[in-house]
Amino acid sequence: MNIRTVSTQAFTDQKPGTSGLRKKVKTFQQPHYLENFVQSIFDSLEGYQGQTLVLGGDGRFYNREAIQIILKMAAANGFGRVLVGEKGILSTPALSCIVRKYKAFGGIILSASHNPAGPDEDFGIKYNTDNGGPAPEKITEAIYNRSKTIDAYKILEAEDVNLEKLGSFELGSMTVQVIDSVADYVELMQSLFDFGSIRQLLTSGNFRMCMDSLHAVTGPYAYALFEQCLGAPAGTVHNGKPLEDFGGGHPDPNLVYAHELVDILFGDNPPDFGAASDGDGDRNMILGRNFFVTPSDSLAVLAANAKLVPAYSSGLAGVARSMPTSAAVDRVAVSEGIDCYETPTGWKFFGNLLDAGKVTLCGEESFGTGSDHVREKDGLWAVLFWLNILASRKQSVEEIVREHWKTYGRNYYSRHDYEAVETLEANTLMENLREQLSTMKGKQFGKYQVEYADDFSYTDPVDGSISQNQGIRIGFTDGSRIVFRLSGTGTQGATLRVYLESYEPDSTKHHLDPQQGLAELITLADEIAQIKANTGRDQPTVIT
Ligand code: VG1
Ligand code: CO
Repeated sequence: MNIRTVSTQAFTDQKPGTSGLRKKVKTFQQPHYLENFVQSIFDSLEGYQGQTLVLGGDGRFYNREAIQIILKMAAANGFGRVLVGEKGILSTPALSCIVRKYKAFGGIILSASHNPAGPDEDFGIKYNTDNGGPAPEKITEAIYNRSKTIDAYKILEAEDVNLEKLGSFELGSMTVQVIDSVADYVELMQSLFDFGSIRQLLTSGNFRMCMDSLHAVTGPYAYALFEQCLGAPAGTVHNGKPLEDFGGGHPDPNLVYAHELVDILFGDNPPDFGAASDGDGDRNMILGRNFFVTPSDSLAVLAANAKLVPAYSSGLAGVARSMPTSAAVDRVAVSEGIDCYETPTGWKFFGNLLDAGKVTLCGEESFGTGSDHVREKDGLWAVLFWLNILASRKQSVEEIVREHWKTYGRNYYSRHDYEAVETLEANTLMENLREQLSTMKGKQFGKYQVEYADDFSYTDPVDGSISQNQGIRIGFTDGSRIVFRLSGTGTQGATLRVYLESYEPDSTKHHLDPQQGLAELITLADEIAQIKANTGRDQPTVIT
């Protein structure tokens, strides 16, 4: 078998965003596009000769082709072994688990997560380091810089590897091991949670749950966990067959895109518990009977109840949340006497805190929660965490959340997304906001007075690295705030995210719909950022 060195021309647009490089499938299908990026990853790493790489994706369109290319490139570049999920499938948290368990050098995940899939939709690729977590900015920057000057890549001339069955194959001088995508992950979950009492709950006959995998990667994991290990009745998992186009849906577990599940939980005779996860299995949405748990509240509830879970029974070292996530978890941290860190958006910023043992739980408002068991957010882990709490407290989801608000106060919270806005318009809006920052402090808008206004900058407490321009924050003296930032995961135009939050300590005022509770702030966000005037949009595309 020959190693070919193929000459190529650099692309200028291979800058990784919040979570890897995401583009339209058609962009990735251009000659050399994927290969250039993969070679840029390898060229930015040192010491991988003879080492192990883990490889897998969420099963979306182009997953299989990309895996074959990457296998041949890994062989040509000198990796010793690649562990690849059966049929090329691995959820993001499962890949993180496997990198850690088998002490791999790193991993490559093929996914565009919550973005739709299919020939005209999105594809993505992301590199994770040996801790199992997303590469830090230092590495993604190096990859991008390399991609701008790359002029050749190496690939083995070989037949495709059969990924349909488990086993070991030789590819040049490299070994390809096709592994069970599910087994290691299930074993890890069993080591964390009280499977005995969750099983009792699910088989008791007076508790019903519904898990919607949205035809994305978690189907096989959910069947194995809920229906096989935990004894839930067949049919508990909905849309559990992974499809290359996710059934034409948008694999984003929120009230808008997971509407089938929402209809069930808010319909006649609803089950007690509902959950959904995203394309690559790292997000989760939690629903009770006629009740939606915001991700920020979910993180706070998990933190407050962590001692009920065997893995966290001795307490948490600390917690972390991304900056736009509500401060609900901060209140739990204060009451538990533990540290709470505020990081920029994206899981890569939690890695150092987790590695250094400074935090045990972390989360984002975008339906992502996780812990130090892996280095990615983890959708099914969050579902199991909730089940463990429900099994132990024997209360409903709604009762648990309402009690939580009573104890800690309620952080009303909502995110308004304006998707596929013209890039120029979005940039102008952000620039105009930045220009206002220095004169904002002290300004009065109706009942709100500005306490601070800045563009969030983060200094990593472990390695001292600095990340600037992470979102514009306008905080008011009553603890409310509005945050504006542009998405780093979209593939079309720009997506403006507006995050709104207010704090209500008074439990007689905890019954409002968040859009009501936040109505004045919503109007104010438009007044300050001139959203309508800048984008021509009257309404957000998605409200979560
Ligand atoms: C979004 C979310 C962010 C999340 C990221 C990746 O990023 O806001 O919290 O970490 O997606 O999630 P952005 O830049 O579009 O706001 V996933 O499930 O795509 O891996
Ligand atoms: Co995801």
